[in-house]
Amino acid sequence: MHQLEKVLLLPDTMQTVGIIGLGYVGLPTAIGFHDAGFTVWGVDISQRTVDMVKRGENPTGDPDVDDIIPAPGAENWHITTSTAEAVPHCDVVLVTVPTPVTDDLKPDLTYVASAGRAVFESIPKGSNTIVVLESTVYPGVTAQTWLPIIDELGLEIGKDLEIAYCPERFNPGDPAHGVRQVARVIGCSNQEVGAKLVDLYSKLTTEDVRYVGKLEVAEAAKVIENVQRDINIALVNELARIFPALDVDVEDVLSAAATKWNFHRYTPGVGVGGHCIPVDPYYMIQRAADVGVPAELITAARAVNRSMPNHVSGVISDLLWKAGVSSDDARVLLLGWSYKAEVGDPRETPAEPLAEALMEKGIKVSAWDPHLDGGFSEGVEVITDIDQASGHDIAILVTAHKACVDLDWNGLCERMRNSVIYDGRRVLDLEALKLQGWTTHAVGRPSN
Ligand code: SAJ
Repeated sequence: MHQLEKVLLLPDTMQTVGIIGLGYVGLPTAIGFHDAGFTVWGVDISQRTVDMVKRGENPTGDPDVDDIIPAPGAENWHITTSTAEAVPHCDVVLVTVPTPVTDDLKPDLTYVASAGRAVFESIPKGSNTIVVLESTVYPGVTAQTWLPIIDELGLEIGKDLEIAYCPERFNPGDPAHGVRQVARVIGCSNQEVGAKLVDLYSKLTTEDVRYVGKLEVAEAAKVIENVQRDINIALVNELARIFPALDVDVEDVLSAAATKWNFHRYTPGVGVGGHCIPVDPYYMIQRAADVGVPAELITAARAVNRSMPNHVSGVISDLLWKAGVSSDDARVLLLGWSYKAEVGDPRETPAEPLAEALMEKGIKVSAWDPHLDGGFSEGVEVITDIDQASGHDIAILVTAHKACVDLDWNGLCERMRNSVIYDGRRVLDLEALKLQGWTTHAVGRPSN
């Protein structure tokens, strides 16, 4: 690791930070730098987002930024839809735009390219503005995507601008791992610029900030952090399919294995959602394919995790058959729809393929998620008040929201047509539910 003997102090002029993209990463980052005493220019293409932030309202749906958006008219806090207006004021510009995957699971870098172009077109000649990409990409993307645009615009690295990469490590819905509490790594071909950025980010987060060398090192670190997580989750999901066939509960096995000092425990579930874990591995797969090296394990792990909703749908069909309920008469209640507990975000949620697999069998699907007021699949009956839910045959815990785990199980049991519960996240006290009259099942648990 590159330990820098001296960290160059930011010259006084390095006091204005631009943030392009005010989403779940950009907005907390903008607020964090503003709180740290910087002048901040926040840019978003959405007029709705800009208007809400200007009013001090939180457009991201993440409760952790609710109470700390600077009030309207706050000093050194400028919010606009215009990159051209913001960039000339900035010493450093951070690009925090989405990097989704396309329908055929290829990395979609259009936002990185368009945001970069808008920034480069607005940089004053000779200003040596530092432009940092934070979005999750695969090794080589920052240079591959941005350098051709920089060349096309006739800009000169080291004179008009510098480019760097500092991956965001923001954990939605987890105040213990916000932008102020996570370690950061910085990749840049210019070590002196790397040092300046170490000093800059050290004013944002209380955790370790270090220069790790060239761009590609920092790009790769971020991707493999999430690839490793996807593979670990895939392992327990595969075990959750094996052990019930051996009449063994996978959670008993994982609890036993977790007594070993270096066993890292993960939890099997109905699937892996979100904008990070199910997405980032495709970046690594693509990059490996670009250089002709197979990414067999990464690809296999994605296949296992993507198969879980269909696997659970098959188990549910069997349980309905055992309960004597025909698919075309069955009604299933999904408890939770969001991809993750305590977060209102349906992106890549396994609830979607699960609901669609059940509906393909003719099963009627209802869903209740107190953190979401939209984003449900077509054809799903959205329940807004769980106390009104009645007549269902099976309830499936899809998202371990506290509101789902702590709901009135007695009341729901009485209103069910068949009181069967399937714990898709292994967080319920199934013995207690059994005493209340529920027939209990769970992912990774023998169904007899
Ligand atoms: N999941 C499992 N089993 C597990 C852990 C997660 O099935 O043992 C599922 C979740 O239900 C969810 C999906 O995987 O559907 C992703 O869950 P996550 O806890 O990884 O949450 P994310 O997607 O918000 O991941 C973020 C990532 N943060 C960044 O990319 C900056 C990830 O790197 C973090 O490790 C993760 O938060 C975290 O630690 O919570």
